[in-house]
Amino acid sequence: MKTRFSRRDFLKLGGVGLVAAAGTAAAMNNVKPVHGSHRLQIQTPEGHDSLPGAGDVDHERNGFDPGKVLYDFDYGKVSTLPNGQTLREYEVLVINKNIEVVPGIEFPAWTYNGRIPGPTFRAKEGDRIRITLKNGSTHPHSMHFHGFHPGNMDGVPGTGPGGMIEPGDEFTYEFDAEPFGLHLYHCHVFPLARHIAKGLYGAFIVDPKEGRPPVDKEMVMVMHGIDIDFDDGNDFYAVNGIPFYFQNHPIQIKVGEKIRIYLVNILEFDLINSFHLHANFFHYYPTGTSLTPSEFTDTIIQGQAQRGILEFTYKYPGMYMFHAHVTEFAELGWNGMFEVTA
Ligand SMILES: [Cu+2]
Repeated sequence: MKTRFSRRDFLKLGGVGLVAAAGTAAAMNNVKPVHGSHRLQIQTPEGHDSLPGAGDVDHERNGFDPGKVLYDFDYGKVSTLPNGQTLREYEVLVINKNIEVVPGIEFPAWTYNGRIPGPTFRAKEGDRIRITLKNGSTHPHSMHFHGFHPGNMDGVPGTGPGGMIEPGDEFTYEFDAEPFGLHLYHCHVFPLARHIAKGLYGAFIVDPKEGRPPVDKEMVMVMHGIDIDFDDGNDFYAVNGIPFYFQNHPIQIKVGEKIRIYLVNILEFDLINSFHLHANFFHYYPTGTSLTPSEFTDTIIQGQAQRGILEFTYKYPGMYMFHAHVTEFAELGWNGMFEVTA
């Protein structure tokens, strides 16, 4: 008998029910509950149907922490080529990895370097990028970058050896970083939705030659979903890997600080994602390809692979939410707080 376990089932379950549900999912999909209990703190206004969200997962065991991913820009191993061009070299390993996404529930992910999202590669416009991808997993994978590059560096099956790298094999992608802007990369092996939904994606920032105006804090946020039971629907939504993380760990900023967020949407299965900032407005630079903002707003929508840069400053101290303005996504994990202090 086939058992279905939907995100609505998660919503209906509270307390120990969630762990029991994890057991059901585990039976179906090798999703293992790793903790015996957890607390719930979110209640609907009616006071029923409590939701998961409180308590923390084991970030150490996961091997990454979304709060560190937020500030983790990878400039690579830097050297200068004979023609004077800056070379940035990276090594990326694809591995299968179980990640505890909410307390007691593990997601059997496919990862670049053991984390979701993969590394945030950062270069200047015109730099040479050299990325060696080693496949230490059990399925063929690739890295498909958004940006300019030759067809045989596109990481899509049928474009050459970099299009599909078999387990145990490796391939080196090499291209110039252009155009400047905020881009992304992801696996492009088919079935594509599954390879993306399992966790193979990350941000790719190309700074303009002259740089962007300085700010006090820069952050990267990759928005995505987690399909625990592989039914092509998301059970959780997150920024930087772990649902509810920035609700449980508010991002610390100061009144008057200039904040810049590199925001990428790689959400699979749902058509749109969004970002809403409370009690404030931000300047928005779609795809980061212009130094002039296109909009001054408090909410933007992104389809899959859309991305943009947000800049803002808080005037008053306090706790301020940021979240998907699709309420269901927020309730299932895409929800965070800025803690602004004087
Ligand atoms: Cu893949």
